Amino acid sequence: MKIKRSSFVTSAVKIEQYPDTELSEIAFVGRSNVGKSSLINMLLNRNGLAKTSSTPGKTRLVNFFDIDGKFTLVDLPGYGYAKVSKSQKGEWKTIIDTYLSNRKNLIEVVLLVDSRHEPTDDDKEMYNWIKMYGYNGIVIATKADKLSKTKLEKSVRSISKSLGMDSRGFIIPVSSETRFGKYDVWDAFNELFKVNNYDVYFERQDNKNVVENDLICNDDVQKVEKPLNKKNRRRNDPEYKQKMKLKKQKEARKNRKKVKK
Ligand SMILES: Nc1nc2c(ncn2[C@@H]2O[C@H](COP(=O)(O)OP(=O)(O)OP(=O)(O)O)[C@@H](O)[C@H]2O)c(=O)[nH]1
Ligand SMILES: [Mg+2]
Repeated sequence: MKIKRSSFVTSAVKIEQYPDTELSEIAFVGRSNVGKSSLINMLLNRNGLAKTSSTPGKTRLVNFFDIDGKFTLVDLPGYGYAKVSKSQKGEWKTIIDTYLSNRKNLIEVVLLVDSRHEPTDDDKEMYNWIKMYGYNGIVIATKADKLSKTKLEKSVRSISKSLGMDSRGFIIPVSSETRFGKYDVWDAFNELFKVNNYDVYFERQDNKNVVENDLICNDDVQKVEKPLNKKNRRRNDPEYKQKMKLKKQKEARKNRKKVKK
């Protein structure tokens, strides 16, 4: 399957706000700022489909993304963000817990941990919860671009040990910046679809479309939207356009005056 369309469905807090669908869901959980929303965008080759921010706490609701009407990716709020009030923390925890423990469509939970750090107590608690509820759990180590290959391997081993993963468990290192690990995540999803007798398969693009050791992919799934550079951003800004128009008019007036003289 080549993904032709991925789209935002809805944001929800309460059960009755979840989309009324039979489609299977894969949910992304992890600490605030670990890179959940960025990973969803990277997997779908979409910039800005899931909102991201360098400030922790960007995703505050349960966000549903439809993939070609075949399955759904779910972006959850992050946990463990120290700088929010106790009541806010409780609220987010309730939102996450409510989704995870009630959603029948949920077929797998993807736990994201930062490749540079040891898992926090919250991460460990979440991993245990995933296992307790009978999911295998797909563990992903994010921001792999921030570590050298050797450090990354060492860190991944250490994270696996801290989480108490068994010999069958493995961690997928990824980088949403370089797109490293993208196909490994899709491979894990393909396996999941197979196990669940789900008639979906994400095709790996052939090698001629894959540049730099699989790090950057130029597949024809969806064109990567290039972020606008400063010049183009300004060109698209109506306020800036108006300012430039006024500037040009002023210059033209000046030139006319000069000619008259
Ligand atoms: N270098 C690097 N930065 C990343 C990567 N993934 C995410 N980031 C950055 O980390 C910050 C947080 O990313 P988000 O995707 O918004 O994180 P989140 O887990 O969705 O955060 P919440 O919505 O607060 O739970 C942003 O500034 C991203 O640009 C990555 O692979 N490499
Ligand atoms: Mg987010």
